[in-house]
Amino acid sequence: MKFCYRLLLLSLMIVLCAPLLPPGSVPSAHGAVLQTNIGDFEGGTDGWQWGSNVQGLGHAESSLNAPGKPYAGNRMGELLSNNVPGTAWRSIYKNFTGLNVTSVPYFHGAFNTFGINPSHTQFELRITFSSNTQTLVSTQTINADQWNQISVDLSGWSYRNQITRIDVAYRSTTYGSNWISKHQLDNIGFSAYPAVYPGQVDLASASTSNIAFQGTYATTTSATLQLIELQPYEQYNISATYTFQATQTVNPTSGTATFSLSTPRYAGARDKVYSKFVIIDQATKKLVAPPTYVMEQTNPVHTYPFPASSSIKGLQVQMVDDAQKLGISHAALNVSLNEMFLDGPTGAIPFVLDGTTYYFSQDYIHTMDRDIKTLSDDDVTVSLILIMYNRPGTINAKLLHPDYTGQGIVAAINTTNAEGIRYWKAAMEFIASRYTRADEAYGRAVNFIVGNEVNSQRDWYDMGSKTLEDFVEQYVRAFRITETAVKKYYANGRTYISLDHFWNATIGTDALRYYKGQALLDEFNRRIKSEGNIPWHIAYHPYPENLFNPAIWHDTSVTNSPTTPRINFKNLQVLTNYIQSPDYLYNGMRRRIILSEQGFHSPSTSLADQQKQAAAYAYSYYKAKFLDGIDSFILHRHVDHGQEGGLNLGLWTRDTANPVPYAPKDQKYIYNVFKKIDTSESAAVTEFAKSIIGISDWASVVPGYNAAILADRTPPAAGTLTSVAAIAPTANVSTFESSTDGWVASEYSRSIDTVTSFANAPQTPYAGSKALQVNIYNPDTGAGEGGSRAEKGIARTWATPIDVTSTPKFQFAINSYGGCPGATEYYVTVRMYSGGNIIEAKSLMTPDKWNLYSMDLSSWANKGSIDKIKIWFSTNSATVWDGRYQVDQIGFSS
Ligand SMILES: [Ca+2]
Ligand SMILES: [Ca+2]
Repeated sequence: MKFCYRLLLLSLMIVLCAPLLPPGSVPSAHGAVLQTNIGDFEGGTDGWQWGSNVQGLGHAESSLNAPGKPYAGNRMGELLSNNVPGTAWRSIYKNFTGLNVTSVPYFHGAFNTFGINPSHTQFELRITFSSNTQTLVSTQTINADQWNQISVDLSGWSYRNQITRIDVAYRSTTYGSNWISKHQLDNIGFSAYPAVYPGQVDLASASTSNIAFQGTYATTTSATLQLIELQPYEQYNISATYTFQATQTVNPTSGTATFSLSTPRYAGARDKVYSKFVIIDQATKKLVAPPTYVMEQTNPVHTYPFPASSSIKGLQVQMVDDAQKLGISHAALNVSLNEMFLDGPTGAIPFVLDGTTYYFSQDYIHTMDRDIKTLSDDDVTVSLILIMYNRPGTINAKLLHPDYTGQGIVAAINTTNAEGIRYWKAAMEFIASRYTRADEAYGRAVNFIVGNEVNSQRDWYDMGSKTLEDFVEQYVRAFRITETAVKKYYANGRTYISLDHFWNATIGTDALRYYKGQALLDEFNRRIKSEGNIPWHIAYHPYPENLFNPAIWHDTSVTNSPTTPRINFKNLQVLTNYIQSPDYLYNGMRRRIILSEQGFHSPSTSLADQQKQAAAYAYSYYKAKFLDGIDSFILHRHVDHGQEGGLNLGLWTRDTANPVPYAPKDQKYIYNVFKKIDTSESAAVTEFAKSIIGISDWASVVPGYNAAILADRTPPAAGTLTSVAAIAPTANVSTFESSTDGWVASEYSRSIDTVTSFANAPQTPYAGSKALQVNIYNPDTGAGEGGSRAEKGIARTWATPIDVTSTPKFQFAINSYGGCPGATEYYVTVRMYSGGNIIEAKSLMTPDKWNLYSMDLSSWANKGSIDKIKIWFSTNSATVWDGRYQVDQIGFSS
């Protein structure tokens, strides 16, 4: 749903025991992912033919009987019987020229039948497998008017290597009168995996040296269990020969044996923590439990607490300097996997995984470093959106899903083979290791979002046509690798599935390309619990029902019911309530929810339209703030984008005269609302919205609204930069005579250096023989930054805060080139930090001369503990300018 043009700046269940069911009902085992498909009925009747008592077979989009729709995809098989007694079998069949299911011995299918009346509710399904003259027959009870998941285990049938025909037949067991009936079937085929298992893995835990598995196995006799390692894309093959990772003989007590198997974590340089493991009974070669992945890692590299946030306010950041002015607590940045990799070492950051060296683009990674570090150093919680675009690049051949159709803006990750898996692992480990470091050398990211709006996969995680189960199984492979990489390095990192606002509806009609959010989340949860539960979380996108109409309060397709077609801010409690169900908890804890992308359209630049956008933001912010369970509300987007389908979602308008389609022009009405909504001015800046929404009190539309707790953030204190005739700093002085004295380039400064002279007057340092010069020319990215309006900063930090109580006057000299095209004003800004407390002062300055400033901090309560200082330079021109500025003799004076 989002229009995501990459910005340069952003940058199960396998039922283990039969549930209790009312009499006459059958367990509804879950649909299997079929390795051999013999009937999906999407393109026709797939070679199935009329058998006895049948007068028609088609592939139908809908049925008269419930549930009225295919089990999977867009079509199902439907047969029409002759007018014969209900107790007569009506059958269809399919011929094969020696179908070999030796490696996939479990037959699965979904079956449905017309009901008759309350007196005749007993129905049977009979499946006959033939291998020439040999047959195997399975007759099972089914319920009418619902999909019945039926499975047959052929692993003990020695003719399964040459099946010549399969018959499927239906009947009523009680209705002897003539009956013209209809029966449906879908998703018919064979899998390597059964519907139910005799045991389960309770824990798969990785230490630094071992991976250990504990669980139970229902058996009446002693059994020898064997542990097998598979890659995520591999299926267990009951007929293959494996090397065992571990073996254990177990003896049951009261019909249940407990097992405890362990294998070394590393095979040479290769870390097996990402692998899929199966445990089999040596005697039968059958699986004891569903395949499992590692569920926990006991020795992550870092264990520091998850960072606290001042407020839920967040932004998909385009301009990192403006983000600081807006006082955000959360940011989401796109990471384009297609841009990360290089083929060789030139211009690359090498990274070794499993003994192989991978090469990541210095240019791309350094831009990520700058954006992430600038934000996280400012106490912003950073979320990374991990996506793959189909752009030129050799990595595409490896990481782009082989079934990607080209229709999607974002492609699915290839987890179907060794190449895709190892490159995805390398990227995830590189990202996790780099951005979760305790020293924050490259900045800190703690949230990792896998893909984008995966329920609308045609557009946002294009994997081609897939049943829901197949899609989820493949997505989960990618998801687990991310989660495993994150947890390898940081115990408290969080990994998220990305969903749009469609909950019980879809944006498109193709059921193999678009899934309902609720159905997808249910299947995602089921699959992950089946294969080893892990603490996944949700990144939700609760856009208005009509992206072009910000008046959410009028939306009608959002209801206070789990069956709601959509979820957005008007009914966000549906989502937080839904995941409180016991089935969704992880170790008793609720999954976290972040709102990582949503925005509100301003139809025009008129004040009324801008205020409607701002009112939608205020309404939504308060809804999210006062609903328990929402960690962040990250607005999309920072600046209107000219290629976003006509949507104007920004805090800023765009400069339509600039060829860069997201060059910022003017702040919109929402800008100030956004800036102050988490401060003591919150209620004042949103007062205008009440009449637009038609309320007199926020509490009438926001349950739990409490104006007394809106001030989550204290904005920077206002300081004063005084122009003075002379400066004489004596403490913490930076002279730049022998080094850059700990100062670094920040925000949109390109580089810094110490110089003895420079092109602009007066051409010489203010004091001594050297000054610090800042190169502010960013020809490639400058338009999106705001040209010369962007802050070009320098920063210095102290690991041990400095106390300037006795020297409270911050002083420095600054000079710049003049002649910035279009500029009539030049500015200098100082931001001084004490943890989360900031004092800020801004002044006009004059180019081509040393400007001397003094900032008196004596009345600032935090002067005893300063840990960072930033000096920013900008002009009032949007032109990208090849300029420089200089600073000298920075320090504190009494
Ligand atoms: Ca189908
Ligand atoms: Ca100097």
